[in-house]
Amino acid sequence: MPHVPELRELLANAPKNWGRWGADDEVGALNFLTRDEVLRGIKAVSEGEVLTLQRMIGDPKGDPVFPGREPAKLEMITDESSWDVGTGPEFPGGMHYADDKMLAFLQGSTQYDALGHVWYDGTLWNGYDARTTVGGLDKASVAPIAQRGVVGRGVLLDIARYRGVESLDAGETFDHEELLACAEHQNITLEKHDIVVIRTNYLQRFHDEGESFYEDFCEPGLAYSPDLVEWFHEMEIPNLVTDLIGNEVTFDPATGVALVLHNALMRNLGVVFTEICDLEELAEKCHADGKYDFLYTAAPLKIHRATGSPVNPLVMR
Ligand code: UVW
Repeated sequence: MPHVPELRELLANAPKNWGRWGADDEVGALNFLTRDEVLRGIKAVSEGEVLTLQRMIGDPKGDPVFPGREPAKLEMITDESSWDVGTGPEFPGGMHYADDKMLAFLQGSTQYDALGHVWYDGTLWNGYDARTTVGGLDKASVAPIAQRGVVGRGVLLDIARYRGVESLDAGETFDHEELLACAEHQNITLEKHDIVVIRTNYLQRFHDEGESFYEDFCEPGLAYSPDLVEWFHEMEIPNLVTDLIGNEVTFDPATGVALVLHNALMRNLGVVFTEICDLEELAEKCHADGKYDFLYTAAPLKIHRATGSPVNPLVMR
């Protein structure tokens, strides 16, 4: 059995942005999204077309979630049948209404991860002590990200199409060089501070394969290398958005370590992660007119001390 390194070993010399935006920072690389970046994003709008990137919660075909989590459960509390059985409240004027509630993993749908979502070595983003996560995130929860909102120039990189496949295979990896080659192929230049949006269409397999989708679970995606981390660092990428559950290859093929980029990018550099997006309509529109940049906007929910939040990102082209 080959030695699987600890993250502290693997990332011993990796770059960090801790302290770059002050000792109290909780939004990390989103600080790169200044007013100028908002205006740069707006310049990418030419058609006035609006698209949403959220996958339906409670999809009749099922909701893909990371192993160990469960899809959201919706429960109808009040509907017309409440008045059939005499439990529906009576209002002057005779109004009836419908009410429902949802029990959901905050990381179980299209979502923003809080910067305090993952850590190693007892320390999370910006050097905060891992004990600050106990009972709820006192530091780097999703609430400051929600309070700020995310707006900038987004660029779609359709890796599935670039590789000429309908969707990537389990465990298949790619790197920043391939992102750049894909961008060139799409005739677009990735710029500093772009929100990088990557399409793999892997979750199509969740619908095609049913329960066997989770056997030997290993999503495809970006794989760790020091050069890749340095590229994110130099490009000052604020937000990585994908159509995967975990945004990266689940187990690094070189070392066997799980979710290395969650740690190298999110914990160390403060790159914010958006996962489980539906990029199909966006991809179709981009291929149709050959324009792969857009104004990307997202507002996760303001949930006190939460590790993440469902979101419905809006894209304007
Ligand atoms: C884990 O970190 C396990 O999952 P994700 O970031 O994909 O929600």
